Amino acid sequence: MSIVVLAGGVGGAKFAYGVMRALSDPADLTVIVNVGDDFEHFGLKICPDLDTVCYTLAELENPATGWGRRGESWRVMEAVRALGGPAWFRLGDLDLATHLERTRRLRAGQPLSRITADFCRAWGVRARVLPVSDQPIPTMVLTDEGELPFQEYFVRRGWQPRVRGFRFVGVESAAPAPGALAALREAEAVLIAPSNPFVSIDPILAVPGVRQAMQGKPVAAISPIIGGQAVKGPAAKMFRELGTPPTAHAVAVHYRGLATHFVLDAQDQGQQAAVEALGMLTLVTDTLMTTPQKRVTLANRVLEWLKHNS
Ligand code: FO1
Repeated sequence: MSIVVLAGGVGGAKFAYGVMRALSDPADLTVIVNVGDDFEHFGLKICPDLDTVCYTLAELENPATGWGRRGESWRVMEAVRALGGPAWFRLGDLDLATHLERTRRLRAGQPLSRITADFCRAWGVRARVLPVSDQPIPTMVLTDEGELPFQEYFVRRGWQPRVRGFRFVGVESAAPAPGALAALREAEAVLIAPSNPFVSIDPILAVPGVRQAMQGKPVAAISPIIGGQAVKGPAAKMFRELGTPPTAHAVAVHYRGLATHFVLDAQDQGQQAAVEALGMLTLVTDTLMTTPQKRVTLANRVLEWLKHNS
């Protein structure tokens, strides 16, 4: 069963891990990852969502934060701080190796997708992880204080400014990474991970050709909103600031015309009929991935359900 997962952020990485473990062959999974969060810092190319997905699939992720590496130390950051340098974006010593080597290879002219594939091989990841594009598509957050680059909004400002919208710079002319559209076209199903719809999934869907490649196949979205709250991050706050109460139903409305299937948490069972009224098939189950085993259980439920309902 070949499956594509669209993912960004910690929730996306956890779900992709569950799907990888639920499939009998991890090579049947392609994860297409958001690159809108990517930026340059200290002259290094940082790709937070790609790294979070790769580290998680490799079981190298920091369990306390969800991002960065397990067993991390912070000696370089401490030394930077002592020099009065910027320490707001915390780059761990082990994590820095990823940014150094990626930046060296990008400067030598290699595409991000190839570098990511090679890193995955080195880390023992057998699923395919693809940046949605080899070109930068930086997310700009439109706020009541003006436009902010994504990491300035997210980490430096702790997602406090009120959002009014988003812009993915250059996305109109971004080419999908080699193999991304073919993976979507050949997939038996596409799963939209419980990632932030506005800043993790929309930048993937905005790349020309991605939506079209998903047409006509089962597309199942898992709600990142449970009981009116985001499991992690600003998704609920963003819904409110954009004028919609944060509910699983609001997520389903966001994916109307694209998702054929929708997964709600048991806490949101009361919204099942309203989601079905949008023309989607629904599955109500426990979606909180509080342990690695729960990620696999959720993925198994979704895959089994799709097998019998698509
Ligand atoms: N998130 C934070 O809240 N604070 C950090 O200092 C931080 C550092 C960081 C370093 C590497 C990396 O891959 C991710 C990092 N993140 C940090 C997470 C990341 O910026 C966001 O979670 C994502 O961009 C949102 O999906």
